[in-house]
Amino acid sequence: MLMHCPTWPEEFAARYRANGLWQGQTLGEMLAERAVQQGDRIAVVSGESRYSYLELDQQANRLASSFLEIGLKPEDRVVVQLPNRYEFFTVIFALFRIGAIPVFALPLHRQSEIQYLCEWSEAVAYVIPDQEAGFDYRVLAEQVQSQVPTLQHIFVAGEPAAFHSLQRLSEHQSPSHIAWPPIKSNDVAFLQLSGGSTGLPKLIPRTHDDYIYSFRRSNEICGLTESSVYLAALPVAHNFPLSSPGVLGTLYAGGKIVLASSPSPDIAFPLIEKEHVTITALVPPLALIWMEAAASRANDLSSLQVLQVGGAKFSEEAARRVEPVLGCKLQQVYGMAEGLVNYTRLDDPEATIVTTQGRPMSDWDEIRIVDEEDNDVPVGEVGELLTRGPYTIRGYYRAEAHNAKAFTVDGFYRTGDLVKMNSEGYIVVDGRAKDQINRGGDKIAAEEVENHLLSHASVFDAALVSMPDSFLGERSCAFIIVRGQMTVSAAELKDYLRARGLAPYKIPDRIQFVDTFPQTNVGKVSKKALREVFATTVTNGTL
Ligand code: OOB
Repeated sequence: MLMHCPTWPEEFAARYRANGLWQGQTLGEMLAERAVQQGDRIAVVSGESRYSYLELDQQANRLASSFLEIGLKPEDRVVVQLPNRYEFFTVIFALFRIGAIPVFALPLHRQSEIQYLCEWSEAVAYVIPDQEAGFDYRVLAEQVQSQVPTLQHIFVAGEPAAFHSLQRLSEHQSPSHIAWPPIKSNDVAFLQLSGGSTGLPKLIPRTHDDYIYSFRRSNEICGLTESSVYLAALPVAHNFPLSSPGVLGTLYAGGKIVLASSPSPDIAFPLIEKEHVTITALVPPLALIWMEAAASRANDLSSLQVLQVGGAKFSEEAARRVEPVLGCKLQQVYGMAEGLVNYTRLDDPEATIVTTQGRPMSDWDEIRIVDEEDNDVPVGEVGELLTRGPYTIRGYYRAEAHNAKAFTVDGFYRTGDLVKMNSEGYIVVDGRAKDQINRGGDKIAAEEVENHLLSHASVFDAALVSMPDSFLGERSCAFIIVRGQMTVSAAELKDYLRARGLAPYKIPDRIQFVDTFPQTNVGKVSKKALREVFATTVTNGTL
């Protein structure tokens, strides 16, 4: 078991096993089993190429052998930053097979995030595409490798330049069969990135047992079968398209994954028509774009049965339009990379589907809604959601001090979400207690951006808050107090953050210079008061 990963107490683990939730299978074994059952049926469609279950399994095996030959070992951490391309699957299953641990990064992450992930996980390898959306990841890899001494190998999907070519490694037939190292189903399978509310993002250790349970159960709720066709429109490494039920749920069901290089209707709609997509997942702003586009496109979307929307609050008004406009069922999904996922059920009454964010997927999910003193609030009242269960982590990787705050002593995860629950157990997300901005599903930890701003010579103090936005739900505004008589412009500060290698979505949408910050009774910056600056202003992103 990977060190520094808090895990479930044995009495809980025993119960989850005894009740058949954790079934003792690893992700690598799951694919091998499907390859036997599904054989030549298509597992993944990527661009013009189609790959069968057998091909995927065999290529993952060859890549796993190559990884071993190169020197990767069980528990080695490997930062994986791949967009929606086929290699994502060969890479992660090859790593699962040898017990190496993918650390999932998102395509928009830049030097600041990647360097931190590599350093914090002491990664020995980093997997990238050559170029994507006009960005050359090989340049980023060079920069990161020069800063991180543990990072020995760079693997590239596409044109490798001076690095290892993934394609060559997955074609390479190892001279002798290399035995896979033994891997246990309760081992950590990968590290997922938290949305975060602290200065540095936290890493989430998910085990084979807990993760497979989460997408197996999701499959039951979402009705996934081998005739399902899942369109991965969101970046696949994110927990929502990865496992709710996402691409892994689709493989579990023996269905077909269709990878979209972008979620835009120009790319996604023709794919839905051509591949007869039955289910897909979007964040709310994309759902708005799809509904807007549907009216003017001739594409046949009639195969689409379910549109899942989650990652941020979906307005009731927009939710009501999904079925009439797109001709499919809406499913609201409220989940988190730490574990708990709530779904509205496909046969729920419309009122439940459009006004709630669903209910926990499992009867084994334990939910508490509490006030600031951790007392349970009465049903229907708003409080912070705490949760514990068979696929919710008991602590972050290498984060002992933070874990003491983020989890209760009896192991409940403090989600930082303010919610209320109705009498039928459905949850409505009402707000947030954590210092985070949810920019259309992209999570921004205020403290992380503030720390970057504070490192600028002209910045005396900085506070990042959300402003309401009709399209993204929220955008970010940095309030800045300039040091002494110094001057700096908003454009200079944004350029400065970009130069520090911050992901584009974390660059503040607006920068507002002020002389002082409003304070709370105890003398802390009152973000509530700062947010109220915008409360009455209906912003549309042009502010
Ligand atoms: C998903 O995962 P993360 O880890 O990127 O973000 C989790 C946070 C939640 O704690 C909540 O603050 C927010 O995102 N959130 C929602 C929401 N779904 C997530 N807030 C309001 N309404 C929703 N429907 O975002 C994620 C993981 C798995 C499945 C779906 C989403």
